[in-house]
Amino acid sequence: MKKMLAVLSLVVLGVAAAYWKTSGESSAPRLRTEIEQNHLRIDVQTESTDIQPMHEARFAVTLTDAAGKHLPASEVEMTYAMPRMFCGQFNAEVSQLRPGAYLAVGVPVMKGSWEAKITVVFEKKRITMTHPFRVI
Ligand SMILES: [Cu+2]
Repeated sequence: MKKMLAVLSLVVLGVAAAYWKTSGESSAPRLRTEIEQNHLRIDVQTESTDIQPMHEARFAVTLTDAAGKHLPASEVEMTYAMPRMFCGQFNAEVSQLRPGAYLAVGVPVMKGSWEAKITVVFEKKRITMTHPFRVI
């Protein structure tokens, strides 16, 4: 009987954990992440709320000064991965639309929570930031 109760409570705990996990994932991450460092503002924006596995996910990366003037970086890179998973780290294709405005395109392989890591080299300084996004 004791053993049965122990098994039952494990099952209840398991269901509760699964429920907690899915409800946590249902809160969508913000579409925009902004940081400011050394007078440089980096703004990363997910371009769609409907990113699907094996489809292109597009991100706008904008570099400006405090007044909103575009600033060109000597390098912009983006990698993306799923935190706490082992499905790999991927490189996004980054192209410059005009100085200070970049488009990063990746193809996430799975549904779930992802994290993009953006690296910008500006005035010989390397700045790194993360930007969460979700694949549905
Ligand atoms: Cu994964």
